[in-house]
Amino acid sequence: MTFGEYLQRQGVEANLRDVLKTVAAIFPKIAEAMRGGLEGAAGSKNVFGEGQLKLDVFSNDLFTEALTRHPYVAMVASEELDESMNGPAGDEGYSLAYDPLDGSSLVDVNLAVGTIVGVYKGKGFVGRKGSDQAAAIIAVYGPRLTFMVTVGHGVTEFIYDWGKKDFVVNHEDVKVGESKKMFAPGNLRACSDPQVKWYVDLMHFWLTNEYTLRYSGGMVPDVNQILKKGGGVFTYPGYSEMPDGKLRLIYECAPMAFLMEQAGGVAFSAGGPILDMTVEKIDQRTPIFIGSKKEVELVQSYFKK
Ligand code: P6P
Repeated sequence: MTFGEYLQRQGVEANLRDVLKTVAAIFPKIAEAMRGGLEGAAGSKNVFGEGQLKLDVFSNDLFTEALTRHPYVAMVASEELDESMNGPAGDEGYSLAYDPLDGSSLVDVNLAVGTIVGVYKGKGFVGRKGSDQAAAIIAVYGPRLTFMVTVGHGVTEFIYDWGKKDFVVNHEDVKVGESKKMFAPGNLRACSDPQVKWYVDLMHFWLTNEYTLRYSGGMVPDVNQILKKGGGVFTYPGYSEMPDGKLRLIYECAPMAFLMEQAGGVAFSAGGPILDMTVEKIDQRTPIFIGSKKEVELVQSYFKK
């Protein structure tokens, strides 16, 4: 089954099908650019002050060019753009928030990276919640080119067939169990912050209770691993220097949370479910604890001590 056939079977309306197929068609172009060796700094910075790589700019340009001209796109917001941009559509269209190439610095050391996309019906992001998303997709550029997608009826993984030059279903009904002893601990520098001592205690629990460490520094492959392996937990807390952590709500955490909840997992911030958080500004950051229900509850039990 192709992606288009899947979307049709899922009852996705024609305009959204068209938008999602446009997004998926970009993934192999990014994969080819990576294999082609497009590397090095672009000499620019994004709105977060992070140096942009040529691949960051190239990937972002692909999305922006394809989507800001798309008849059913009302607005786009990219982690690599200073401001959101309008598309041709009005409220009858869709707004897309994306991180075109999350963890791009990992490409130069030949580790997997990814794209994250959250799709909202209507125009705009501020005032919305992650639970308003109509779709979420994460593409993983690793030994294989795959993506996980949800349109609100569970999660399905697709894999790119380079011969057919098309995506086909690889894993239907992706599910995350209630618990699994696998942890992906981000922001370990927080362990040296006296205000975040709970993180050291949690780390000690994991390390003395036979948990398996799986952390690559790329949120997309790390969370994709939890989805594919059926469980585990990814954490990225805040600390004194960055109380809200590093990861962005609309570009990274909300799409990931939608996918994880649709697969039977959970995603929390410090104050509650990620999907219940109201977007106050498009560059809003949030701590995130995402994965198996009982594993996230364990994190919360330490966080709340
Ligand atoms: P740290 C990559 O830059 C990223 O945005 C996520 O993909 C990843 O989980 C996180 O930052 C890694 O952050 O602090 O471990 O380098």
